[in-house]
Amino acid sequence: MSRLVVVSNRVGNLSNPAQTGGLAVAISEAIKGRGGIWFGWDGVTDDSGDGTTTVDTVGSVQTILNPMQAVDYEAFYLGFANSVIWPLFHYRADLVRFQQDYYEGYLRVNEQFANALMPHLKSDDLVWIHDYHFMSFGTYLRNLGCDSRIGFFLHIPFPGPDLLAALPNHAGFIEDLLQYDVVGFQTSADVANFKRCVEEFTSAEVDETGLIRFHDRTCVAERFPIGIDVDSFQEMAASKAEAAFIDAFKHNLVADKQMIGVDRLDYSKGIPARFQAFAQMLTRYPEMSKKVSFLQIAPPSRGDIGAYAEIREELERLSGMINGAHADFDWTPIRYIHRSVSRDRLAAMLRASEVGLVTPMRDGMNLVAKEYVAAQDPEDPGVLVLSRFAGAAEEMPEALLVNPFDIDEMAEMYFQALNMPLEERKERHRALFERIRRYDVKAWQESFLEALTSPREWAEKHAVRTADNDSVDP
Ligand code: GDG
Repeated sequence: MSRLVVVSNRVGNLSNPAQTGGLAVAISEAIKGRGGIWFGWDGVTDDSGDGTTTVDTVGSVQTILNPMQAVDYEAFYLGFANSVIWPLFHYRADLVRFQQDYYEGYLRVNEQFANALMPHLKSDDLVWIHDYHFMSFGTYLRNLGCDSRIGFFLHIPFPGPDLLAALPNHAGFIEDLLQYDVVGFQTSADVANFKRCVEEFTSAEVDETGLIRFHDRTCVAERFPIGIDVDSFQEMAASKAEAAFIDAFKHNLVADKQMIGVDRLDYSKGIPARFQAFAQMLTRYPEMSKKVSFLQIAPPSRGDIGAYAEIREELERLSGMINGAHADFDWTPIRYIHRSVSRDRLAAMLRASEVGLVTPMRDGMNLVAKEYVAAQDPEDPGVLVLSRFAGAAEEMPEALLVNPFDIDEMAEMYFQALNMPLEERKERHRALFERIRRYDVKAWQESFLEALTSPREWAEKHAVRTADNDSVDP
């Protein structure tokens, strides 16, 4: 079996159960099973060092950490990655802050990191590069003569040509992505958008099996929806120690039902609209007063970027306003926690909540939607309210799907979710649970690596399978 080399901006902490962020959580779970190398930034800026990498071993995984200078962190990470690509790919062109030095920083870091990885590579390695920070990484590896199989997976949505055109040198980025043997996306809409961009912005040709031919390379672009480790999450959610904590916690609540939201504090996650819909429901159905409380956990994220500081202020203002208008001496409608909680407590909290609110304005997948379903008691499951604009909606049609831009509709759906009869809840949960279990994080990793091991054969086989099957299954 070829060695796996994973590249991502941040290398996750393999022994920290509290780490947040979908990518770190998913890759940790995938790489722990198979072993290999995990290469990326060490998370600190260092202008004094000599730029050498730090190699460490955790179980069967070797981590290789590369330092980054402060100027690169500003231009590459805060700048191009998170103030240009992230907002644009989440359909927030209004938040894009392009500067030429951001773009140069992005390419510089992609090149430096590729240079630092190259000496560690063997030609039969499977190299798997993750996410929007490193779209150009493959081009630099190829320039250095790397002939290994290199795959790329995008965790966030991929926009169509109209929107991508706002990205300076957008054609160059598409050409960079065509340097990979396999380019994976979360949804079929993302794959379709990518292929439209390939057609519009490059001279590449797409053949009948979906293979994209560009100069002397061929690339497979496909959907590989990411999953979670369902069994271990379910086990965590039902742990006795946490259940005792949750019992005590629920005992102190006036309300008999709880709605929950869990998100990195990010404007893409739709938290303000979620709060507003909750207030709307309380106004429209006064009988729900004291019957339900809403717990929002939103650990800090990218606080150095203006748009993130603004969303934080907006949520503090909104939660204060809603509680001011609706609270009573013995009841607080919204509890908003701007801190990270441990993963096992999070799982237990999801289980103890009658409704899970996952309502992003736009999201690559959204693992919390799957975690909420995994955490439920199958005999008395809660209801998932899920945005149509989360990638997860493609695979989870049995959730209550909502349009997060329509606050009235969301308020109605909350009410419906809180009052759904047991039989209907069980039926929806069963269908959702079976699917997330079948396409879990292991299946995601295995199908991507199978495609990367022999892309052409995989594309031919997959083309036949897709033609016979129009279900929501990948
Ligand atoms: C990106 C894409 C895609 C959250 N708060 C706490 C906590 N979390 C964990 C959740 C979940 C993860 O962080 C968040 O994952 P998401 O998928 O919801 O979102 P992003 O971070 O934006 O991830 C996303 C993902 O990559 C994977 O491809 O699904 O679309 O944007 O696991 O549970 N974990 C702990 N404490 C918290 O307070 N321990």
